Amino acid sequence: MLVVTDDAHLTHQPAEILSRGRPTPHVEIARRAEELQAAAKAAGHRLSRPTEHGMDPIKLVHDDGYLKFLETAWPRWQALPNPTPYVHPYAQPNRRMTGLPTGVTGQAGYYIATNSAPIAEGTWAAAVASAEIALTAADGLLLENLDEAYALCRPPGHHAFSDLAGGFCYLNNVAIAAEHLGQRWPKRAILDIDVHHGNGTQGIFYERGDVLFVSLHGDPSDYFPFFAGYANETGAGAGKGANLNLPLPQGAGDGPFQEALNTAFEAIRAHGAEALLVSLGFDAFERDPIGCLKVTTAGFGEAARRIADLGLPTLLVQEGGYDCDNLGPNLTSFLAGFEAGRAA
Ligand code: Q9C
Ligand code: ZN
Repeated sequence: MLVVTDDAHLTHQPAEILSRGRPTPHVEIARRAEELQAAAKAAGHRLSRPTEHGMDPIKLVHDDGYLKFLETAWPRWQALPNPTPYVHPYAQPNRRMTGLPTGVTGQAGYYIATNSAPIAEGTWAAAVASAEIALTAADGLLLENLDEAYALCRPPGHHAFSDLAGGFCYLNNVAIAAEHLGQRWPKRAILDIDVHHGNGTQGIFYERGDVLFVSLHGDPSDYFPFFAGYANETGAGAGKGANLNLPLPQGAGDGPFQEALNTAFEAIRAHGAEALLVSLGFDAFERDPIGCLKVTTAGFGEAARRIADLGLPTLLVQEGGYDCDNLGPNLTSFLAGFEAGRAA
């Protein structure tokens, strides 16, 4: 399988986030990408570097003011008196206030939704490089006519909205790639199997009928991202019926996970999807440090085999997964399962 990746993510290494008010070591660390790269290489996959696409394909998804903020926030923050090393929100808009301030302190609250998306000096460069990886892997399908490709992205993207960072995410890689694939395949589906609901991706496509969004995730009633991912969110306007959330109870394992996939596959077929994108998290793994489900290494392989069996051109886009010791085995299992599903 074509695997697109590189080391530009290394400029993004915030040491900590705020978790329920407490400074906590970050789990979205550079070692994640290193483990995934090593496993892909060891399994004999074809590793390739991203090419430049410029800002136009990113601007199809993201708001101009938001992009300007991401690009300039760190130096503006450093110019404040007694600055911290990372830009964090201080005061945030809410149900009663929605104004857009001009200063960086207010803008940090306006454009960053959570205390888990710190902006470091090299965050913007890494986020753009991550989006370039997704675009280049999409080019594998568009230009090389490949049936599948894997974008080994870091930082991840599915919690980023058009104008909001959050949950370790800055640019929504899978959404950017989905727009890019729209040049060839008008009807696309995004299947999100990260343990967290893909609230950013849902938000970006919520009123669109051409891109179906389906997400399997831990029930948000007591789990991140809390405010989206419920079964009654089914899309709006032209997108009515093109959004499907399949929340799973905390502690659910391979059985319920594979069963929810059955429901997802029915929706993808009913949508008439011509191409599939997978938001591929490994944080549904049974020993993930921030996960809430109990999917096994073999379960990821089985999920991949069945996803491949849909027979669609497929772009795999890396999202979360934080048990570094098992990221390699889980990726190896997934990619082997996928290739077995294609061969069958
Ligand atoms: N104690 C992705 O998997 N909550 N993002 C962190 C840490 C935020 C996860 C709490 C989780 C975001 C791409
Ligand atoms: Zn996740």
